[in-house]
Parts: sequence; structure tokens; C-alpha cells
Amino acid sequence: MLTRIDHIGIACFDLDRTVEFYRATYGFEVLHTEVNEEQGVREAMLKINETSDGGASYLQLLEPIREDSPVGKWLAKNGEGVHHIAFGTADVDGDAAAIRGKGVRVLYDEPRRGSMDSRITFLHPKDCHGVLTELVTSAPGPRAEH
Ligand code: V0V
Ligand code: CO
Repeated sequence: MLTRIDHIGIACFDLDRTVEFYRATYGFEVLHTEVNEEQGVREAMLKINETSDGGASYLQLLEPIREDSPVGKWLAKNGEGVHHIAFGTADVDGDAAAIRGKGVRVLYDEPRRGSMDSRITFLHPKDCHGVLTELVTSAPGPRAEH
């Protein structure tokens, strides 16, 4: 069951400048940054609020580390902006299988590693009315903050 907005993924050309915009304008602070080689991004997670299922909602700011990555290709075509939305679930495997059974393309056979050791998969935007949609199960235990 999808129980929250886990994050909104925002593509940007310059992560540091974009982080500074969110800090200076709204007061949002960076909880976590990492490079995800497989996904081709350098990212910052800004925690917006905690949620009733024990998780949280974030903004995920994404800078491509390669032009031929999903975010690099998308930025070249569209410029900066909202790249994807991510729903949180305790069971990404089960929810992805159920959604695949409804005829929506799930991009990965098995969930892959996402931010803060979460497990993630994606639904094809062309099957979701133009919205690249991610499903996320957070890593168990306290979140790494660095
Ligand atoms: C592409 N399209 C999109 C889109 N990206 N539509 C809405 N939102 C997006 N973000 C459209 C694009 O305009 C084309 O439509 C069509 O899909 C095919 O796009 P393409 O440019 O030819 O690109 P593809 O087909 O090579 O790749 C598109 C997919 C790719 C969605 C398959 O971006 C992908 O695998 N995404 C999942 C991984 C990802 O996004 N990773 C970065 C975030 P027209 O022009 O044909 O109409 S990593 C992350 O979120 C992490 C680590 C985390 O949360 O922890
Ligand atoms: Co994401």
C-alpha cells in the first residue's frame, strides 16, 4: 500500500546553487547527500515533514553526473523542473508486482538501491499520464544523516 509522498524529484544543473535556493528561500536544510553511480546522479535530500506511517517526505534535488543518464537527458530536453514523484510503501516488491499486473510498465525486474539505502523502482511515464513515478521502501532503522 502506498502511504505517503516519499519525495518529489527535481532536476537541476547545479546542485549546490539549487540547495542554496531552497535554504535561503524556504529554510529547508539538507538531511543527506550522495552520489548514486548507477542512476547517474548527485543528489540532496531535504526533509519537509515526518509522516504518520513513521516515514517522511522529502524534496530530492538531482544533478546529473553523466549527460546520457535519465536526468541528464531529461534536463537537456526540458531544462530544470520536476522530474518525478515518489510514493512510499512498506512493500515495494508487492506493490510493484500488483501495479505491473494492471498493465503499467515497471522499469526494473527487482528494486534497485536508492537514496539512503532505500529500495526503489520506477513506472514508465507514458503509462502514468506523463508522470515518471517511483515507488520507495525506506531502509529499516534510523536514517543516516550526513
Ligand atoms: C522521459 N520522459 C518523461 C520523463 N523522462 N516523461 C515524464 N517525466 C520524465 N522524467 C518521456 C520523454 O519525454 C519521451 O517522450 C519518453 O519518455 C522517452 O524518453 P527518452 O528521453 O527517450 O528517454 P528513455 O526512454 O531513454 O528513458 C526514459 C525513462 C528513464 C523513463 C525510461 O528516464 C528512466 O529509466 N528513468 C528511471 C530512472 C531515473 O529517472 N533515475 C534518476 C532518478 P516523447 O518525447 O517520446 O513523447 S534517481 C532517484 O530518483 C533516486 C536514486 C532515488 O529516488 O533514490
Ligand atoms: Co527519486
